[in-house]
Amino acid sequence: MCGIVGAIGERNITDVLIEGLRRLEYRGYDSAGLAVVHGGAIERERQPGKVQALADATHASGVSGQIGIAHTRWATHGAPTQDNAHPHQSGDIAVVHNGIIENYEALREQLQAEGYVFTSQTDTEVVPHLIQSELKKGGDFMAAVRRAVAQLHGAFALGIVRATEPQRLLAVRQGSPLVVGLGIGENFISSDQLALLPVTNRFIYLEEGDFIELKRDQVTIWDASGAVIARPSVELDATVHASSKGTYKHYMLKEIYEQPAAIQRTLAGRVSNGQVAIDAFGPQAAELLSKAKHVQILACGTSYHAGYVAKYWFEAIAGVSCHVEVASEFRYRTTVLPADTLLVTISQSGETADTLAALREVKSRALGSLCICNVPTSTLVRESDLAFITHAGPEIGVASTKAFTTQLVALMLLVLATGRRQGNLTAERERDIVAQLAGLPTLCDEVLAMDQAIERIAAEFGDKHHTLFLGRGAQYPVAMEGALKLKEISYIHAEAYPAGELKHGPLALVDQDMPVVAVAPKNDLIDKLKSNLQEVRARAGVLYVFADHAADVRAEPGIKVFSMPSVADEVAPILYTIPLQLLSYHVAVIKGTDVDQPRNLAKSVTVE
Ligand code: HGA
Repeated sequence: MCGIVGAIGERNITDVLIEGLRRLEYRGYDSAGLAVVHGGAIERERQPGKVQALADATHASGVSGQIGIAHTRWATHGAPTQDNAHPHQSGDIAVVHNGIIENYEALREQLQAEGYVFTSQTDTEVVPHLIQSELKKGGDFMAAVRRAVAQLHGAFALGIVRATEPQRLLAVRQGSPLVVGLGIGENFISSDQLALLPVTNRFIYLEEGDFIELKRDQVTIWDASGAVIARPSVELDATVHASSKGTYKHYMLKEIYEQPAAIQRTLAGRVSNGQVAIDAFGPQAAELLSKAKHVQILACGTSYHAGYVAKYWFEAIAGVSCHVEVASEFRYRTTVLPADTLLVTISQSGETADTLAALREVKSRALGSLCICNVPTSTLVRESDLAFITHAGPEIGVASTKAFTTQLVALMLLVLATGRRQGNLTAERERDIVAQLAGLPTLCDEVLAMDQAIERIAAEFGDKHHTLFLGRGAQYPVAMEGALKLKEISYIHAEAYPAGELKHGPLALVDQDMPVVAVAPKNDLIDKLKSNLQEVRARAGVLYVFADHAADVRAEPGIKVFSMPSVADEVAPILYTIPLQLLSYHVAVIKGTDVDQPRNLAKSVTVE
């Protein structure tokens, strides 16, 4: 989603701004822009499309300054045009914004009545005009910003500069992510610390409601009550966060191949002697996991699919009832939470707007909240009672891969810990599943060795418009994740069904133009699934089946079988995800899509 970068220093900061935007490109965007203060005036450059277009335009025009704000925009209000690109300006004020101003229509009418002229369709443009309007009523720049922000409804982060005050950059965090980067004689803001790693590794993580004033050599923060507050700074090991594609053609492929190592990192220090270390979830975990009578999982997108797999595990392995729901639905409906519910949220970035809002909405009614997250400094981690960091490493490809499989590993550890604390899991079974988890990296390598075979059949999907994914039991959410991956990066419509539902509708769609992909490990449901596959074959559907030897699915005309390594049923969903990732990747490459930054999508979904 939108990325904000701001900088104030003694040097020309346009290169810092543009490099920062490049590092935010992975989040997904459709236009980019920057504004600097130069010679007492705002100089602005905005371009639809890629950051490179902005870089070219900036270098051509020679825009330069020692203070400035920059933005990659993922449009919510108004098309991705130059006029709608940020920064937006009102006289000597320029603003970049991440989020949505929900009452922008009323504010726009009010400001138009005051004589302000709007040049975009965005919700954002009300902000600079409102600040300008407040400045006219008196008081200083920060006072005007405060009064303006008090009138805004919604979730947002703002970066603001004023041509007549080139010694300070103001910022606000109210519902959307924003961090401060501390330099020597220069300071920065950004939506994501990754953007600032070339210039600093010292950060201040802001809280909701914070107002910030950045000067070259001073940072002042006011909390939501208006009091000046000293927030701690954190020094990061920059090498941990460095990320490049290396020899891989795309980040997504690199991240698929990183899964064996990522899973090892998720497990490291969290299991010993065949047992899960319960305090890996936090000091109060043992007590919470014993008391929980129900688990409610809330997440979005790929993380929701991880939660869906965990629902099967919680009930089958830990003996605890579990519901899973997409956060954007849960947060807005009237919900009844059973007594002693443990709330589990899942988010790669820890900044997913709907998941955060759902947590805030329900937290006070739950026994406790636990998040599974890849970013230790994220808002979700800070606002949850307990946190488990997956240590997947930075994930740059918009389509999540290693973040998903490591979430599954983390969730299985949570299920085992819960099962033990509830007295529903024997030591033998726990030891057995821990050993299966430890064996996963090697099995993942075996699946990655299937890459070329999968690449060879990807061409058969290139001209198709629809694909069906089938699975049963805990493999159904794996099928859902496979369908989501294909949609996201190849733009082929894909749907997942629990195979038993086939005859209740989707079978009507099956013909030779709709490939059907099935995940079919040997388990209690394999014979049922095989009957479902025959139903497809009888309608001339072409099947692509991922199955292990014991499943005994025979290849024949119209049925292609990919031989998976044998794996214990409990952890099979983790392994069977990987060939589906590879399939989507190769189909997308054949179709020539922008694999790492698919159209219309964003990595860290910071707006609802
Ligand atoms: N609503 C603003 C900003 C959108 C945003 O934050 N996307 O992530 C706009 O549409 O310009």
